[in-house]
Amino acid sequence: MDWTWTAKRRRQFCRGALATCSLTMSACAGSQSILEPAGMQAASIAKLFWWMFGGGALVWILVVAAALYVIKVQPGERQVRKDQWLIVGGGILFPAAVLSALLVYGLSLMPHSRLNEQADLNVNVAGEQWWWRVQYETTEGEVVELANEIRLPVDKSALFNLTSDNVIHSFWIPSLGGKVDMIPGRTNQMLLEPTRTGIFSGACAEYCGTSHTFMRFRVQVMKQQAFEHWLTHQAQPARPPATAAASEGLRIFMSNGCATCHTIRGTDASGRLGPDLTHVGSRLSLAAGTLPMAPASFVSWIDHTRNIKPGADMPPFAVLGEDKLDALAAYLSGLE
Ligand code: HEC
Ligand SMILES: [Cu+2]
Repeated sequence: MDWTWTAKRRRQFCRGALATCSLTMSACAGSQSILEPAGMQAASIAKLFWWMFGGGALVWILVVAAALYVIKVQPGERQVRKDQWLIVGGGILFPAAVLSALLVYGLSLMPHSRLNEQADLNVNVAGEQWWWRVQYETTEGEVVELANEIRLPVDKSALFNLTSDNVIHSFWIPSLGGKVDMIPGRTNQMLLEPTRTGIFSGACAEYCGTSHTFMRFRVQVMKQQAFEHWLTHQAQPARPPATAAASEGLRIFMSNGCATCHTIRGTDASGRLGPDLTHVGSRLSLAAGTLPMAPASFVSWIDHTRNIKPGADMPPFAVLGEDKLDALAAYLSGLE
């Protein structure tokens, strides 16, 4: 094949490069982007990124310029003194100055010193395999447990206490801040302060096992009043089944071992191994961001958990059959 650089080939190359560029850049936008910060901590990370990028670009331009210079200059014209200056200045002094400045700037952004401040809100998040246990404390001192979803009031600081009782996970909401590891045997803290409302994505950023990719969550940043309304509602016990199908669903839930792993406050179900289901129907997604919130998702999840999430700690209940699965879905999706 002839690989000369024809006009046609040049056009093809440019088109390909443009497409690659726009694809790469489109990954930098959206609800999980560090370049579209929605919180104070994320904004300082984005700022640091752009300074690092600028500093790196500056060093790169100088190195390329020096390389071009040595290619272009005729051997006879070279002056040893000038070349030595080029090496010492461009190769040592300039990068050292730029990188030191960036290092000092980067260190000044370290968040640890700010952790001692009083936060407006405390949220405990535990990494499980493969989901997130979330706890809030109400103003009455009551602990409210939910799963795979975090809601925060805008312009208020939230202190996250991050733990794990299994393997190492890493808690990351790119739009709001940096990532912090969840390490068995210790509590790591992170302060986040969202600055605009919206729904953002979070993920586990540390490989933690088979279904690590299916360990996601949503973060909804709301106005203060809406947040308080939501938390008060989450603190309440589950609403009793409203239809005959839902009552049947509750009965099936209690008689098939679901209650040994799940809690539904207001009923006899008080299991701790799986997520609290008291208000599962009010969540934005099911099974840690794996399925959209809909009655059909409950059926698919309970029917074949491990096809959806390999290695999940919940056995599939396909034996129940279609009617019972529908009744369970009617009950659980009504738990808003
Ligand atoms: C052996 C313990 C166990 C049993 C028994 C069990 N589950 Fe689960 N369940 C879990 C675990 C663990 C998860 C979290 C899985 C994940 O997301 O990785 C889960 C997740 C769920 C979810 C998704 C919750 C959410 O927050 O997204 C629903 C709904 C659910 N289970 C319903 C049921 C029903 C209905 C039954 C009975 C038919 C049942 N479970 C029996 C352990 C169990
Ligand atoms: Cu994880």
